[in-house]
Amino acid sequence: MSAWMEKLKSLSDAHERLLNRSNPAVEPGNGIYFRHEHPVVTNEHTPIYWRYDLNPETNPFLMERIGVNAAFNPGAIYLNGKYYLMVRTEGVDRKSFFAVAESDSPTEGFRFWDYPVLLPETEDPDINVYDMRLVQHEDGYIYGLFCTERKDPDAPKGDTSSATAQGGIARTKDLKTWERLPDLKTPSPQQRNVVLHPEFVDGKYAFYTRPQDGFIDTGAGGGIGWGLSDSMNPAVIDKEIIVDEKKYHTIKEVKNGQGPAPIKTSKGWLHIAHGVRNTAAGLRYVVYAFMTELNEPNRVTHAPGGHLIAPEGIERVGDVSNVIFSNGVIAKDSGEVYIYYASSDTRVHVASTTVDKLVDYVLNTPADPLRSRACVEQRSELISRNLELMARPAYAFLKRG
Ligand code: M1P
Repeated sequence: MSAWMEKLKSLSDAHERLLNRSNPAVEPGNGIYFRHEHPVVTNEHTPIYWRYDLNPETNPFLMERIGVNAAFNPGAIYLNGKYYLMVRTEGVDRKSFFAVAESDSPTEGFRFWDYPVLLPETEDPDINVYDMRLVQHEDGYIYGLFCTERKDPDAPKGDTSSATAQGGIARTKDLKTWERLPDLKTPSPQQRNVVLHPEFVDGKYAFYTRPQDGFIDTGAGGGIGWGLSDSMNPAVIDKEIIVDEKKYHTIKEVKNGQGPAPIKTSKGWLHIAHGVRNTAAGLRYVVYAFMTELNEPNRVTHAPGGHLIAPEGIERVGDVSNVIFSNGVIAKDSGEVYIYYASSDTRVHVASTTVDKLVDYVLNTPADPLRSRACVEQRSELISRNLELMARPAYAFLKRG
């Protein structure tokens, strides 16, 4: 074997070790979910043949020719016994595209398909596409709802940053052949974090939206919105209302957005969303949960205070640090739930739990009382109930303080 081929083999061996590494749950967890030891997908999970030219004549130094910078914010779906992630894959040129990674296991062994998705364009080509939610709708299609970003046509000369965000839509039955539909039309100038509700509501397609005045600032767009459309082709929302509003001094003070499509449970629709607040170190993104009424998916019934998942350890650091974002969840008929979340716009992790645990969490976690003193009262009430229990012999091992 030539030295060049030896080098390629060692690259390949390292790649295989990464793809085959086991990913146990980290015990004891917090009772709500388990984190897993390793990220499930990273830029290094992308195939070597996506990044290197494998011809020694045209690549004598075995260099990466088209690098991959990050792999994050995946949509997720369970189909025919396989777990699929629609990964937001970002080249070193900053452009994001979608690529399917598949595994027999929910927590490890994800391998990318040979080619990324060649997404059809509309007559107004996307400059950047990202954050696809995969929604198995009762109409029989799997919809891919994603953000399509284009340069702001009204940007003043010299402004090379202003952009517009809209809700892009494509549909498929097999994740391989995609039909592009017109972008969602709503009363809002811009949209991101658009998600389709999996069932018809009043015979119409129902959308969670995130109206926003600008590309980053939501401005008057006050939270997670909701609207109905007669059709998906084109999808048009005439009236948009706010379902879950952003609020002062909460984890969603600056903005929020629906994560994946909600999970249907016997107690209501269970939603996973992200909330954003500002800090001296920049924006902090966390994931939170809430529940809406089964027959009125736009009416919030339970809203636990605070975050469900916030950045920890290496999750805190990446291209956009201090970010946890989720747009993919798999809830199996068995009740197992896998929340795929990305950290710091860089890599994908998984948290494993069950529908029962999440429902218990959402129903029994107290709401944010919105004032420090009220928070102390809320916590003191828990403490006093616990201290009574701790006076019993069965709790003798638990020390005070
Ligand atoms: O960089 C953090 C996130 O920012 C955006 O989310 P939002 O629209 O809620 O601010 C998205 O670009 C998302 O992809 C990204 O993870």
